[in-house]
Amino acid sequence: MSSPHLQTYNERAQRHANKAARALLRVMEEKQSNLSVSVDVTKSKDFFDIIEAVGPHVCLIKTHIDILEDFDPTVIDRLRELSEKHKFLIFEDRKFADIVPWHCSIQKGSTRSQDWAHITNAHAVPGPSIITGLASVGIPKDRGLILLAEMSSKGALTTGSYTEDAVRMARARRDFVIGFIAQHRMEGIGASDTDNIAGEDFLVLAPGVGLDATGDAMGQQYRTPEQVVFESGCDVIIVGRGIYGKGENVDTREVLKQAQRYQAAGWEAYKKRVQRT
Ligand code: S5P
Repeated sequence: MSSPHLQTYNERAQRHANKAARALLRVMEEKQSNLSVSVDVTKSKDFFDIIEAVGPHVCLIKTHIDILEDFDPTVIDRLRELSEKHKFLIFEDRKFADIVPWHCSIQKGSTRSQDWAHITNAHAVPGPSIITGLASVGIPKDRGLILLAEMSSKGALTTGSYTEDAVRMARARRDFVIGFIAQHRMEGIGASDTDNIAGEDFLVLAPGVGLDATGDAMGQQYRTPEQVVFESGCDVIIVGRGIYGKGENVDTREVLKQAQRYQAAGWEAYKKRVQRT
């Protein structure tokens, strides 16, 4: 079987072991979108203005729900309604990183993200027990976990043997770990001769994507959708400020225009990738 990145999202949806991954892959194919918008704004009005504008064009909305200054539980209700209305999944970028397993599974605060986010993520730094802890609350709800294997910021320590260990941890829990925040494909990385890696399919969600900038003043590094999806074989492009700028008093027409631009660029890079076989 060819490497996952040479198969269509639909083909992969039919085989994936995890329900959230299957749903995401199906939505990507259906909406012709591998775009995830990262809605990193502090006011719920801006948050929802952006989501209403980009909703029809994304496969996944990525949230940092704790940065909303005016958060209240109705935010979650509305987010879920929009997820159904526009058919996108929700990814709470919670970056769990604490010790195990009980601490992780109760570290949910007032928002209880396992109740509404189809996908969340964790750092590999605590070791495999972080997966065990999150799986104990995530598996019963058909959730999927993303491990941070390679970060996009300048000087990130997520390289070499750290990345390999993160992939090994994921390999041992393919029922729950559906992929990585990374910059390249990860299948087979860190595998020994005795590991069964046949059929391994990790979704690679890549932040650090921009069409107009190569970085910001805080160490973020941007690559284009063509570099990320076609050259590096990543599956989902995560875009934040490239779509809504500062994210204050957003101009929804401009947000829509940028979302369409990134959607088209990401999809074109994917089509080029799967057609080269
Ligand atoms: O390595 C990473 C991992 C993540 S999840 N680099 C990242 O930039 N992110 C997140 O992606 C980051 O927290 C932010 O929410 C988003 C990128 O936003 P942008 O405005 O730079 O596109």
